[in-house]
Amino acid sequence: MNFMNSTLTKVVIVIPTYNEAANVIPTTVALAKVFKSCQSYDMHILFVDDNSPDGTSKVIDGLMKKYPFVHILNNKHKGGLGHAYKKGFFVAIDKYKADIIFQFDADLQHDPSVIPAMLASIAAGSDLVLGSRYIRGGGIPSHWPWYRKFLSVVGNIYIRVVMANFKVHDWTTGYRAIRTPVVQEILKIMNNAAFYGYTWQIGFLVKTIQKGYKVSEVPFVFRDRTSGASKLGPEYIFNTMRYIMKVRMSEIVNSRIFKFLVTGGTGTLVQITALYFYRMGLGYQLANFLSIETAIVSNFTLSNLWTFADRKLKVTQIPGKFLQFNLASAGSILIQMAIAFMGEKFIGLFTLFNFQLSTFNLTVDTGMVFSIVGILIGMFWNFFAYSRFVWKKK
Ligand SMILES: Nc1nc2c(ncn2[C@@H]2O[C@H](COP(=O)(O)OP(=O)(O)O)[C@@H](O)[C@H]2O)c(=O)[nH]1
Ligand SMILES: [Mg+2]
Repeated sequence: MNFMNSTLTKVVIVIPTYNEAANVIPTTVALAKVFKSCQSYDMHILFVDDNSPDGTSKVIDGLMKKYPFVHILNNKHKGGLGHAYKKGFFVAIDKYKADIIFQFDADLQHDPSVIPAMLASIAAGSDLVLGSRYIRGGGIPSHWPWYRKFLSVVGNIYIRVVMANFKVHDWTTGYRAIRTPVVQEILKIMNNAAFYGYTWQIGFLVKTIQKGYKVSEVPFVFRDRTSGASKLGPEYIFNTMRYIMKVRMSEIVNSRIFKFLVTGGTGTLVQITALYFYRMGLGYQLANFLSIETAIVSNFTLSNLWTFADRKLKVTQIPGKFLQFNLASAGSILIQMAIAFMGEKFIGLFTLFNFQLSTFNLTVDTGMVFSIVGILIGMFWNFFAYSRFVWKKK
């Protein structure tokens, strides 16, 4: 074993433990066996124990005498999985100079024989490798009762749908290999959040993907616990579902497209309100023109301060850019008129269907369809013009 060689890539397997006295010895023995086939790496184990009442840390002390690559971090209080991992990661980096960090359970549910494959995936360019149960070659115990299988499989499908990300198949897996610079950056962004149970796993992964890091998966078959009890019970499920919804909502609300649509919707309301007030003192044509211009001012201001806040214009740029913005809006009107014109010329105006509800009568004709298509393409043009010309990326 090469644990004395400092030129090798250093790998620290971080293993949080809470009442795992019966499991830490078989886990260490199994890992030591796999380490023999990781000759080009300097392999270490760091247990993070939260003062387990069953004396887990005493057993680990015994292991440290026998295996020089075993280390322990003792926490005074039980702080949840995320905290244990966070503290363990800092120690793995600062004290043990890890290049690659693994997340690993103490209960041998994570098959250690796939560690070399996960290391190979990192060597091939991945930033974070998931030990995955839900890709070909992976799995969960076949004798699990149906509701446990259902929760595990459907839970992960739910997360994939809500996150609208189908590239990752196992969001909640606690078996992971991560490059140290990624750990450092993600811990910085997650700093003030307390993550318990599965929200830690999902939260960390979401941030890693948002930052554009390369995530890959290696299959493994999840095994049953042979001793000790699971700490992550059904009470985590509701929490996890709520957390995912929250993460996704904030992703949507913070997206440029969402802000663009809200800005446009606000502009429409501004235009209608302005038209109402202007007509009280002005002729219709002038009032109409001024209400359009008022909406344009509103859209321009909101876009600059919110939708494109990351590309905010300098005061000196504003007159020129405002003119450009007016041209872009005029372009959108031209597009809408051209579509209506061509629609009438080539397809024609005719009724599609009538909708009668007591005294209310709605007629849908092709003209309405041309207008809706025009509005959609006009919006598309606006977004394009705003992001390519008015708020051009620097
Ligand atoms: N240090 C520490 N370890 C914990 C805590 N909660 C769970 N663990 C450990 O985290 C790992 C995963 O927990 P486990 O109960 O196996 O979750 P499951 O595999 O989802 O049932 C195990 O090694 C636990 O001992 C905690 O609050 N503190
Ligand atoms: Mg477990």
